Amino acid sequence: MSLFKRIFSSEKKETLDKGLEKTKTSFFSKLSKAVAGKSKVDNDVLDNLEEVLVSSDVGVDTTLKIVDRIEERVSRDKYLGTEELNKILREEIAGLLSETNQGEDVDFVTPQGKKPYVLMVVGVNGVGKTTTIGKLAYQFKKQGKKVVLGAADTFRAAAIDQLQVWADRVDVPIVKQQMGSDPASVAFDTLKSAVTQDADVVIIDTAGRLHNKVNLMNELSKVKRVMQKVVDDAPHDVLLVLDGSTGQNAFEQAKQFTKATEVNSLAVTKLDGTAKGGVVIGISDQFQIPVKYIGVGEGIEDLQVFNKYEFVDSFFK
Ligand SMILES: Nc1nc2c(ncn2[C@@H]2O[C@H](COP(=O)(O)OP(=O)(O)OP(=O)(O)O)[C@@H](O)[C@H]2O)c(=O)[nH]1
Ligand SMILES: [Mg+2]
Repeated sequence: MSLFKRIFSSEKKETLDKGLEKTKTSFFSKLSKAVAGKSKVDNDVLDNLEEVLVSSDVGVDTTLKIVDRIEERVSRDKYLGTEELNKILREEIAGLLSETNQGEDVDFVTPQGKKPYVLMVVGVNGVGKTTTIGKLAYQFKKQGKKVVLGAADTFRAAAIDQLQVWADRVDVPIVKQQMGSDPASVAFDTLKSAVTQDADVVIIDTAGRLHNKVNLMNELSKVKRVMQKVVDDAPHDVLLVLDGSTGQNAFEQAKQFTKATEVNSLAVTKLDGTAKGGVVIGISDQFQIPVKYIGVGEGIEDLQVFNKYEFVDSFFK
């Protein structure tokens, strides 16, 4: 525990604890039902545990891995009391996640030597892309970085206005055109402007889209191609935003989207309003693409760098 205390700010931890409250309450009430009247972890308890994990949106594959690990301990220890189950679960989930080479960052960072660092944000409708962009701009600006936003969601006038509101709130410049204009052209202008201003970070908002809408997916490729006329290795990161409150749907979106585009990082939002926060455990176990950020509220400070140790610590606190 002292390790966690040393690394993580208590403020961040409190926000995370609060953000995960619904998930925890639901999980532990199910868990206590799963072991009711049992003093020992036996096959019945393991079956129930499997159900608890699956119904907490951890996902079937990751659930099976966790239950296997616990089964192994049961066969080793002969007698495992149910009062220890909590602690053991915590250890096994932490152990499982520690095998994945991700979720280790503790602070918002941009890659070295990329100026401007270009981040493109994608995902389906309403998952929290624009909000996440506003929160990220705030964090980077706080570090003294010069941030420029690009309103390449030209689908609705409200989308441009919404990004403008965030730009005003964070006090960073925004590049925009009229509704209906070509997103690639907005992205191009944004990068040009960023280079001229000697900006450090560019974040490009895009319209919500489904992975199976071919023309919209092609639009993303075009946006990328056109950006490369200004910054030849842009975008440096493509962040897929997933709405954690949709549980298994978020999982499915991650699967489909990562097949269709070159997404290289994930953000899972709205963990505060849901009991489905277990999905983060499943997603970080199942995907090669790292969960970089988690959204734990609507406020400007409510985006965190995902750290698996901290997450498990908050979950089992
Ligand atoms: N509670 C909570 N709400 C969030 C979080 N992130 C985003 N939201 C809310 O989710 C709603 C949709 O967010 P947007 O940022 O507009 O989502 P979007 O993906 O840009 O949506 P489109 O542009 O329409 O595709 C807004 O009401 C946000 O305030 C979060 O972490 N927690
Ligand atoms: Mg948006």
